[in-house]
Amino acid sequence: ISQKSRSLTVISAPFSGGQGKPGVDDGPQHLLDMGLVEQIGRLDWTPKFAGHLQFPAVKNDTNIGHVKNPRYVSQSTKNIYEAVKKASTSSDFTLTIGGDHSIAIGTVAGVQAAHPDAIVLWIDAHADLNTPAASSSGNLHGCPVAFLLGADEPLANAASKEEADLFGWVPHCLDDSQLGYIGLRDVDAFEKQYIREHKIAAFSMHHVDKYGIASVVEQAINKLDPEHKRPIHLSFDVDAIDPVYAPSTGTPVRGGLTWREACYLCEAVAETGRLVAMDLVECNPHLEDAKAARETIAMGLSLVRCALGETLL
Ligand code: 6HN
Ligand code: MN
Ligand code: MN
Ligand code: MN
Repeated sequence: ISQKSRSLTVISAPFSGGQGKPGVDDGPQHLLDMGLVEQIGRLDWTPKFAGHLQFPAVKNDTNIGHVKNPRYVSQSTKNIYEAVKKASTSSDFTLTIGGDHSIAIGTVAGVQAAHPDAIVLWIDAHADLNTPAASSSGNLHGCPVAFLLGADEPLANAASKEEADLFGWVPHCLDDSQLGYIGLRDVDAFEKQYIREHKIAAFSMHHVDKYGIASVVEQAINKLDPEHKRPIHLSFDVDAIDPVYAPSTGTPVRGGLTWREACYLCEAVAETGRLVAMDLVECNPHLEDAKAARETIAMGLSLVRCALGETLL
């Protein structure tokens, strides 16, 4: 029996300020050009494209300490937060396409505003859990989780209290027990220590090899939600996938998920019937060549379709 068609809002967040490589802001347009909305419409969903969010440039956005584009990232992710909060409150599903992973400061906070009990599955080669102080790159796409958990501190070396508190608006909406990682293989020392000390559910590629992807997804969901009743937000960084299948991304790491493992993960989450939001981030069609870009975008489209139930019989 097919479910009645559910409403889905697609939000485009063409934002690249969380890292240094131009082009990731073009990911959304490429996903749309290759048929994202039409493909969703063929499934049991009624998609509505909410348009491209605008991110007005910030003048004199100098580094604060070593943190790059701090005002631009703060302001832009706040816009994303407002848009995602609105969409998650009014539609059954919110799909946000990025953009770099700093956009998840806004998407997770926005989804949590509508679904405070939602668990977050963070699919990534990286943990994105650095505080600005702990980050060695100063790229804020490596920090969203720290803001959401409330691990961050006021920015060091800021010129004023106002500047130190640039990210003070981000709600500390995530509890340690609400977050699960799958696909990790490039985790910084600070992040490892945080994961251990806070007992965050974290499944690296080692666990995927050891137990298989099916067991890993099951273990992650069982740990975060043993009663299987909470909504799920899937935040999917394409660099979780092996660069063989998703080469056009800013921080590729070898030894990632295969095409099928990545799709399986999305299918298993779809099977729960509790997925309420997904982010697809870090597709950068300007990296590698045109063929690599097409393959990466095709991979992203597959993930979305699988997460929306395409392959369920
Ligand atoms: N991403 N841990 C590194 C850093 O710069 O903090 C890499 C972060 C990558 C972020 O892929 O979304
Ligand atoms: Mn990421
Ligand atoms: Mn990553
Ligand atoms: Mn904070």
